[in-house]
Amino acid sequence: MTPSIKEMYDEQGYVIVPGLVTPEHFTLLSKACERVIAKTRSGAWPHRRTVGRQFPPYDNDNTDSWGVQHVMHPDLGEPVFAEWYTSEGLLAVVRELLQCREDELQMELFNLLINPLNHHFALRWHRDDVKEDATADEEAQALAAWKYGVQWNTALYEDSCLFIVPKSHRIPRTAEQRAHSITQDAPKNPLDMPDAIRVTLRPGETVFYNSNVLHCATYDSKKPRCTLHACVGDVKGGSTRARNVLQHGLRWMTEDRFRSQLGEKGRAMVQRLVAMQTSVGGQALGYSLGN
Ligand SMILES: O=C(O)CCC(=O)C(=O)O
Ligand SMILES: [Fe+2]
Repeated sequence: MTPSIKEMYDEQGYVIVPGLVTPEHFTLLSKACERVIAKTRSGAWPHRRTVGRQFPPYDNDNTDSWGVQHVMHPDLGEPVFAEWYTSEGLLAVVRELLQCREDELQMELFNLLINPLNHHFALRWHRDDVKEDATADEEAQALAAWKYGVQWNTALYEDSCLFIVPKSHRIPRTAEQRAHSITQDAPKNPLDMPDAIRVTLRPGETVFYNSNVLHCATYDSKKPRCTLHACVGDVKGGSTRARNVLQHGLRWMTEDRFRSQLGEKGRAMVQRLVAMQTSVGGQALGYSLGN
């Protein structure tokens, strides 16, 4: 029997699912992406991931960008992003992977990954929410607690940028894997990492992954990339999602002009994010809650 997507995801730390973008949404999303990418590259949209920085804050002067932040932001005026993020086909997969109910889903991040225009760029081997110098015990503890959110990449063009080490979402690194991931430098060849594989997505395919699986990515300035990059949380995770999500600055999501463009399901999902933020003390904890 073929394993279910939940079994694959639990076992491997990732699973590829086709067909979550309807043809109609594919066209609308592609056009919206073209517009937000143009605004980002021209500097009109300041919330971007800049070449040279792997994690927030992306505050260097490099305008060559590898990502567009906050595509649901009302200032971008592209409601199709929120419409797709809250679409039933997509959220049904999320609920299955998280084993949660609709009224437990928490809206989180929705960004876009793109090819820089003038530089080759690469992200080093990392887990999103475990530090590279964590001890094996710290790593084991962090991985065991990391089950209340799911992240995904949906490719609009063919995308072979992401590399992962299957099954590494459950086990601390071997000495060799540690040596490849403790450095701040991106790998010369990602496949030098023991057990690494390259993930290739055809247009319209989505890879759901545990963001603490060991992963890295290479960005080729000559090959167009336009990949939706998002995550959703499960409220049962409480504050475990806070560091990962709130470091990106989400005050705009609390504003009426954002919430009023959402349907009922979307508004309820934002409300759960706001409740989580309040429960961890918001700004008092030093998270950046700017725009
Ligand atoms: O480029 C990718 O597919 C992965 C991005 C990533 O790992 C990150 O933003 O932390
Ligand atoms: Fe990452």
